[in-house]
Order: sequence, then structure tokens, then C-alpha cells
Amino acid sequence: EEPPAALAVPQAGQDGLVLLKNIGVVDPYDLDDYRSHGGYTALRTAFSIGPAGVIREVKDSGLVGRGGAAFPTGVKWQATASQPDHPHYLVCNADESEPGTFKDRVIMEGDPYALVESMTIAGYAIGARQGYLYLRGEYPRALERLTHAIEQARSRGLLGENIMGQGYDFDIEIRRGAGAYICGEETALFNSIEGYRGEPRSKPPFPVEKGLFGKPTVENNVETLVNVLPILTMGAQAFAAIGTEKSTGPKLFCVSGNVERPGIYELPFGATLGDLLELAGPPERLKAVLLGGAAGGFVRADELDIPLTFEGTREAGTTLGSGVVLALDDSVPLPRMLLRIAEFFRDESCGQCVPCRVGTVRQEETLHRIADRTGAAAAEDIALLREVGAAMKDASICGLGQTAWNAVESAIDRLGAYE
Ligand code: L3W
Ligand code: SF4
Repeated sequence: EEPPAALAVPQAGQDGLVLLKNIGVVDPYDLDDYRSHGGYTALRTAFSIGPAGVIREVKDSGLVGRGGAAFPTGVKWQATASQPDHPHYLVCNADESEPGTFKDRVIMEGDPYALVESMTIAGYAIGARQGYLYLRGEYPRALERLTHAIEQARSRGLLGENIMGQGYDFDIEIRRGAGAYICGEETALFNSIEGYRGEPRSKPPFPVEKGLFGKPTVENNVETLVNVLPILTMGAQAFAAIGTEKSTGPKLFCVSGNVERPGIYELPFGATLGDLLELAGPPERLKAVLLGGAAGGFVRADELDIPLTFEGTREAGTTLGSGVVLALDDSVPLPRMLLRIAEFFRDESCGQCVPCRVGTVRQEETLHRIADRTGAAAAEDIALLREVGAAMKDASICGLGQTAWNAVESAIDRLGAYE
């Protein structure tokens, strides 16, 4: 038996939460309970201001994507809404697979109606009648709860034809992943839904123009979508007042590793890495923090003043990614961890393009060679890693290959690994 979502949320039940307010508070099997806690007021607001009004609010809120790339959500929605080609599709990317990332799982298990309502609003805004929820195959509890939530919403006129008597038709179909990390790449995900191999497509054209089944498609991460509820209930300006000018709103962080209270934390953008670790109970002898997941990078224990914003992490030469904060104390064997990350990328590369297919193998081989020498690297090993890493970064088709060397590079440059 897996633990209930609330156990992964140390702040559960606290005042002032925006995205996590229902976790451990609202019964995830009871639509009436969801409604009695303010559920479906955002959809009502959406109907009252119309699709263009919703897009305006989302644009004014400054919301950017929470899957790792921080693209402005309102721009995406506007681009699809204005396409003359039909049908338009909405796809929710719930293939949460970045190592260290488990925020979307907590939302889907603990507050499934919030995602159903958010998808309905997004579909309405962009003129879609069909939404797909692409769910990580290893999330059986989320599947069960979302399936139940969708059925209940349908039976109560909140999905299907003529939603809330407003003349809008929309439904959601769940598709399950089958264990491939690459299917979380937005276009590989389309291929997977269409029944093809999960291989990324070249961009452009971007999905907003040619996405699922070649039609205009908005694809957003789970956390991105649920932010639309507070945007509509509190208003774009109040939402934009949370966080910083360039990273607005609340953010979920996935804290794991050597901390006393691992779990999902909600903080406004702009809190520092140190603030977050303080909440989670930092280890006595912190050595490094992996920020942004396997595709992200390491920072040192003396860099805890980095602000947790997209612009702040970028300025510090690192990334926020999907919000992974993995704390390591000095008991962790770094070369072993880097080898594990390299194995992961080699394993998950779809093999479609040479820089990544070959580069991830060479990277792993080199790290093995270093590990066999008990962690000491020869200068030519480091030079080879840099050369292979640069080729992957510059010439890979998708984010997997482009970021497969980030963790190793940061470990060498910031932590002095292998010295
Ligand atoms: C219209 C344009 N749309 C870009 C759209 C694009 C996509 C979004 C971001 O990777 C990152 C990656 C992972 N007109 C557009 C446009 N778009 N230009 O904007 O696009 P892009 O290509 O910058 O990023 P991406 O390929 O979506 C996402 C990193 O996130 N990551 C991954 C985390 C994994 C999870 C998870 O498990 N949940 O999120 C972690 O760091 O490496 O760099 O929609 O179509 N001109
Ligand atoms: Fe496939 Fe890697 Fe190329 Fe992406 S970069 S398309 S995962 S081979």
C-alpha cells in the first residue's frame, strides 16, 4: 500500500497554500467535497469571461510552464486558439519521469478534480473539445483517482456535452505511458498517443501549430495547468504579485536526499535554496545540491543564496528545471551517482539521433573507466567527456541529449569531482 499523498506534503493543512491547499484536506474521491472547498468556481469564472478573457488573464498572470522550460503559457494558448485548422487538442503531460520529480503525482493523487477542472478551462480557452491526459504508467493510484474523478465529473455535467449548461462540449481521455522517459518529451508523447514509437519530432513546427494528429495542440505540464485555478479565482494581478517579476506565482519543489523531511514544498518563487532546505531540515554536512533533476546540475553547499526563480538559477549558471532539489551530504559517493545518471540517459535515449545515441554510451564508458581507477580521472578522460558533452548539447534533436551531460559537467566544474 502506497502512502496517501498528504504524507509526501509536510506543509499539508497549513494556511496560505495555493497549489497544495486541498492536499490532505479534500477527499480525492468526493466531487461535492471538492466543490465545498471552492472547486469549480474557476470554471464558472471562465465561462463568464469567455475564452479570450481566460487567455488574457493567463497572459497577464505571467504564468510560465512548470515542466522545466518555462515557456509563457498564455502565448501558447493564444497561438493555438488562433489557428484556423481544426480540431484543436489539449494534452496534459503527466508523464512525470525526471529523476527526483514527484510533484505532479502528489497533485493527481491528492487533488484530482483540480486537474480535471483545469484541463476543462484550458480546453475551453483554446477551442478544444478533446483533452488527453498522458499519465506515467507507474502511477496506478493517480490512474485510479483520475479515472474516478473524470467519471464523476461526466455524470454531473462537468465533462461531456453542454458543460454547466454553457453550450461547451469537452471530454478527457487518459492514456498511460509504458515506462519510457522519452515519452515525456512533448512530441514523442504525441507519437506515443498516435500509436507510433516514442521518438521526438523536429521543431519547428511547434505543437501549437502542428501537434497531436498534426493538429494545433496545447501541451502543458500538470502543475502548469492547476495554476490556472488560482489565476481565475484570485485574478491575474494578485497571482502576478506572488513571486518575482519574471517568475510569478507559487512553485512546487520536490525535496529529497539527505534531509529530515523530504517531500513536496510550496513556496513563492524567489525564496532561496537555503530557505527551502531550512524547511526540509538540511543535513549536518551538506556537500552539494542537485537542482533540476538528472537534466539539471549540481551546486555547492556555499551557494545556498541562489534564488529559486527561473532567472535567478539561470544567472547562477544552473537551472530550476522541474523543481528538483536533491540534497547530498558528504557520505554520498559522487562518482557512483554520476555513473548512475549516465546509465539512466544511455538507457532512456531513444536512439534516433547520433550525438545522443553514441554520446550517452561514450559518456557512460568514460565514467566507468574513471570509477575503475577509484575515482581519479586522467586529463584525457575529462577532455573526452567535454568533447562528447559539447556534441550532445549542440547537435541532439531533443532535450534528453541536449541535457545528458549537464550533471556531469556541473560536477566537474562546480564540485571539482574526480580531482
Ligand atoms: C510556440 C515557439 N511554442 C517553444 C514551446 C514548446 C514547448 C515549450 C518549451 O523541454 C525542458 C528540457 C528538459 N512557438 C515555441 C513554442 N515552444 N518555442 O514551449 O519548449 P522547449 O523546447 O524549450 O523545452 P521542452 O522540449 O519542452 C523541457 C527539462 O525541461 N527538464 C525536464 C523535466 C521533466 C519533467 C517531468 O518529469 N515532469 O518535466 C528538466 O530540467 O531537460 O530542457 O511546449 O513547444 N516559438
Ligand atoms: Fe532520441 Fe536522444 Fe536524439 Fe532525443 S536527443 S531524439 S532522445 S536520440
